[in-house]
Amino acid sequence: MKRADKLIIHVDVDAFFASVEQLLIPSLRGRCVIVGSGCIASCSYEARSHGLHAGMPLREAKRLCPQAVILKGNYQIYRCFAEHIWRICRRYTCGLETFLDEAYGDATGIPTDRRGGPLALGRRLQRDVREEVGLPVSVGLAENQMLAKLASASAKPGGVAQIRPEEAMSVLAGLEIEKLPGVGGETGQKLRDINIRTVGELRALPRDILRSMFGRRGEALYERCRGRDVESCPDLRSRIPRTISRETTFHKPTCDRAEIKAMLSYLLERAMRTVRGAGLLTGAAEVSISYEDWKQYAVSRSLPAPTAADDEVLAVVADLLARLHRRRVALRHVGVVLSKFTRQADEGTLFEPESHRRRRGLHGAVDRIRDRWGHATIVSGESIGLLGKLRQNDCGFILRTPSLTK
Ligand code: TTP
Ligand code: MG
Repeated sequence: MKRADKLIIHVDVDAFFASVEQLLIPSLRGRCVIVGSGCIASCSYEARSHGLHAGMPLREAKRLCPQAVILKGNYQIYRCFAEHIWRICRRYTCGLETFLDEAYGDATGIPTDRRGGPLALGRRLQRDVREEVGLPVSVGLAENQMLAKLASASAKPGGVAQIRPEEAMSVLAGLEIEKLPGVGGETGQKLRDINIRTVGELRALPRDILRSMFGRRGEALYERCRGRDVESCPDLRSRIPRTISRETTFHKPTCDRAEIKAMLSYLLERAMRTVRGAGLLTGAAEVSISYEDWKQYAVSRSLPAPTAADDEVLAVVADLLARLHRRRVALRHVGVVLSKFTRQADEGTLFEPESHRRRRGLHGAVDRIRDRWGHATIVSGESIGLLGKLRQNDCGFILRTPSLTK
C-alpha cells in the first residue's frame, strides 16, 4: 500500500484581535478597526485598505484613516477565542502546535473528501470555525510547516490554499526573498546588496557561501529555499525561550497578603503550564511587585534544581514575595518571570524517585484536562483564594491586565 503523503495544516486567524472585536461589537463590522496602544497590534482588513499595518504608530494611523475606531483590547478574551478554534482544529489534525493566533497540525492519513482532497478538508475546517466561533481564518496545506504557512499567507484573508509537493519549487522561486522564514530586514538587505531578490535567485548560492555569510542560519536558508523545512536543522527548531512570564494589575490595589499570594500562585500556574507545554524545566524565578505609589521592586533566585513542578517553584516564589513585600502599602501589580530553562527528558530517568514520577503523571493529567475543558476546570492550591474574588470564564480567572506573553 502507498504511504500517505505528509499533510500539514497551518491555520492563522485573519486580523485576529480586530476580528474578535468586530465579532463582539456588531456595529464595528465592515469598519476600520485598530487594536493597540501606542502602535497598531492588529487592524481590520478594511483599515489595511487605507495603508494601515501592524507596528504603525497610532498617530500616523489616525492621520491616514481618521474614521478608524481604536481599541485597547483584551488579551484574555482573545485567548479564549483562540482556544475554541484549536479545539476545532484538533478534530481534523493531531499533534497541534499553537502560537498566539496560528497553529500547525498534522492531517496525514486523515480521510479527505474524494473530490476535493486536502483543499476540501481545509474548507471544512474553515467553515466549522466560521460557524462555531464566528471568526475568519486562512488555511494552508502542504507537506511541511514552512510551506503550509506560506500557503495560508498566500490565501489571506479568508482563503484556503495548498502547495503540492511537485509545485513547491516553482511557487518558492517567484517569492520575494523577505517572504522566506528566517530572512529578516538585515538578512534581506545583505542579499539584496548582492542582487538576490527572489527565493529562486537564492538557490544560486552554494551552501558554503551562505554559511560564510550567515553562519548556521545560512545553512537553514539553503534548505528552505529548496522547500525543505528547518526540521532538517534541529538547532533552530529547538530554540529555548529566555523567559516566560505572567503578570497582572489588581482590579483594586490590595494589602491582603492571602489575596496577593493567591494571585501570584495563579500566575505561576499559568506560566508553568507554558513551561511544560514547551517541554522545559525552569531553573530560576523572579517576583516583581509595584506599590500603589508606583514604587517597584523585583527579586530573583535560582531554584535548587531545574523543575517542571508548580509546588517546587511556588515555594521559592512565596519566599521571594515575603522578602519583597515589606511596606504596609497596597500593591497594584504583581508578576512572575521564569528563566534559565533546560529541556525536559521525555521519559523519567532510571533513578527518578517514585514521588517525582507520580507528580509528573499528575501534572500531565491536569494539563490534559485543562487543554480539553479549559484552565478553570481545575482550581488548585493557593489559587483557591481567588475564588469569589475574581470573575471566571472557561480559560481561567479574568485578570485586569493579563500579560501579553506569547
Ligand atoms: P498576525 O497573525 O501577524 O496578525 P493578524 O492576525 O492581526 O492579521 P493577519 O494574520 O490577517 O495578517 O498576529 C496575530 C495577533 O498578534 C494580532 O492580531 C495582534 C498580535 N500582534 C501584536 O500584538 N503585535 C504585533 O506586532 C503583531 C504583528 C501582532
Ligand atoms: Mg493572524
